[in-house]
Amino acid sequence: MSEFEINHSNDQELTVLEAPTKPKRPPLYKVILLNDDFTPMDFVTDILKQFFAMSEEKATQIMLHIHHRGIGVCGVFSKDVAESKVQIVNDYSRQNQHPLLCSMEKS
Ligand code: TYC
Repeated sequence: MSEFEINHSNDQELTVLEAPTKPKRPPLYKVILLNDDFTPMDFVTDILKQFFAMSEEKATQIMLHIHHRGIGVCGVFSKDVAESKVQIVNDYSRQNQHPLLCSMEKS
């Protein structure tokens, strides 16, 4: 529903009333990486540094988490930014002939 409603009940006056519900915050999305048996560890660490602004230490920690647990979160973003990150990471992985999968899910 929109933030405001127009009151048409009186012909003489037009009043703008606040809608009963609060405006909702736009949803956030987790960008996730999946483990596989083929993508080199260094390649994943480089992606986390390059596209998610992580330090070497943080990127290594997240990469190892994904390697052991199968899935991990790279960051949380607005829908547009998350979609763009997924596209860039998957394109970059394919350009380098790696099967690494990047995806997103509602936070
Ligand atoms: N499992 C991979 C290997 O042993 C490393 C890897 C980590 C791959 C994280 C993908 O999202 C990933 N080379």
